[in-house]
Amino acid sequence: MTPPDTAPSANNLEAFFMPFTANRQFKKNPRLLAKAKGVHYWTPEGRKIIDGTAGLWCVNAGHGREEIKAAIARQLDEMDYAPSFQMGHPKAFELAARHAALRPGDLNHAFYCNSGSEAVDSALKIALAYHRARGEGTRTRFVGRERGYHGVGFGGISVGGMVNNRKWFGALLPGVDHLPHTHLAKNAFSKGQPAHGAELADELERIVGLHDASNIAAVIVEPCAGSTGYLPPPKGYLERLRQICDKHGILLIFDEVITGFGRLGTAFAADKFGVIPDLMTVAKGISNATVPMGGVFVRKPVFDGLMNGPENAIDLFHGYTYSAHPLACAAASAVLDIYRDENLFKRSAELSPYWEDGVHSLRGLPNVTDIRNLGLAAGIDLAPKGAVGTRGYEAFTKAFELGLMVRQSGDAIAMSPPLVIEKAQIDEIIDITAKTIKAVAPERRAGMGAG
Ligand code: PXG
Repeated sequence: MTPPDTAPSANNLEAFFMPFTANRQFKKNPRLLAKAKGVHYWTPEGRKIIDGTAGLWCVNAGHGREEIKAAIARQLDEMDYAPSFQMGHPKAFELAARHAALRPGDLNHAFYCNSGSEAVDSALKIALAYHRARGEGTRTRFVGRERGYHGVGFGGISVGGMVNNRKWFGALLPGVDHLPHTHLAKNAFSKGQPAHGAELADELERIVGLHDASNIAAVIVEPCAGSTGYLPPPKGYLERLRQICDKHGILLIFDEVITGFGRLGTAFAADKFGVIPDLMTVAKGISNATVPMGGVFVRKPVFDGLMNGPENAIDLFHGYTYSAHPLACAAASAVLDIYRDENLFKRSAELSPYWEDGVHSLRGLPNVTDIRNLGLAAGIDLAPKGAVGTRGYEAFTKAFELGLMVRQSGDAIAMSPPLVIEKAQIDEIIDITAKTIKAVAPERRAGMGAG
């Protein structure tokens, strides 16, 4: 029998059910990526694309890092796989200790999984189990936030607030309330953290008033909402959430899948804002996206709270076949070396003002209704053109045509370049973004007579 034809040609795209993609539209006019190095991708035809988004906010140290490749290869030679249930391998413990040293406060235990979605579901389960272990098993409710993105597990979409990610999937997890999002018109074109909106955290008091704190397990927010078009937190907002959680014994979970590992110029958003959550979810930059990995970082009292049964009792009935996969651990450890040796978090901080100037220089271009930035990331809102998302999608495809990768969320575009980006490459990103915004300005498509 002859093997099937698997050449990745444009006429053989049918079988792959693509995630978060208009499959039929894509397959008529595919955008394929074949190679990556540094801050660039190349298409199969050899067209060079500058990576304005670090892949999907994940390739923080840039593509094709030889050190990570070597570490993965060495690990593959030594031991391909080892289980983590009731046994372990040294690199998992070593990595957890290194992560603990990197984190603020007493967030010194790490639970590992394979993605941000798994990290979020794990964190929600840890929160429930913790309360139950201390005899507060009535604390089962969660509070998320409108426009939040916490991955695609049932837990994550339940506490998340992206309407399209929720509306198709039935009843979701019961017992979830949502804080209001923090995108206020009066903050338009803020540089860095917006001035207005700290009081939106007080909505948590209203929710506590409705259900009573004795029924609420945890609040989960992204310190900077990413997928929804990048919303940095109003000044004082996260501090207020922390205070209210403390007052009522509610755990605070920061979803740092995007903000973790240098995006804001510090190891974590918790460092940047000086607010320490009880649980922190991470993924993406943890392994520079080379081998899938996620994690939940857990504060000592929460970990200790789960250790109060008999010593021979399993502390948490939760885990994945690939928790602390040796290849992921090897990759994550090599990534930590790069972050340290190249001082990439500091580099991200140092580049942020230049990035801020660059993105805000786009103010005044047609249809630009808001620009937000913090650290090495930004969101740009474009006025809708017909159905929501039409202009955003046009901008995304136009940018790709012009040689730049951006993310689209509705009519917002988001950018988050690798932390190894150079100033001249930031200039290039801004230049192509400006051309893109101008190109998608006409109400009718370019080439149809409207300009
Ligand atoms: N939490 C947050 C804050 C995220 O941003 C996840 C959880 C889920 O991670 P996984 O690894 O399960 O995908 C994410 C993922 C975009 C985009 O376009 C963002 C994500 C994923 C894909 C696209 O902004 N974030």
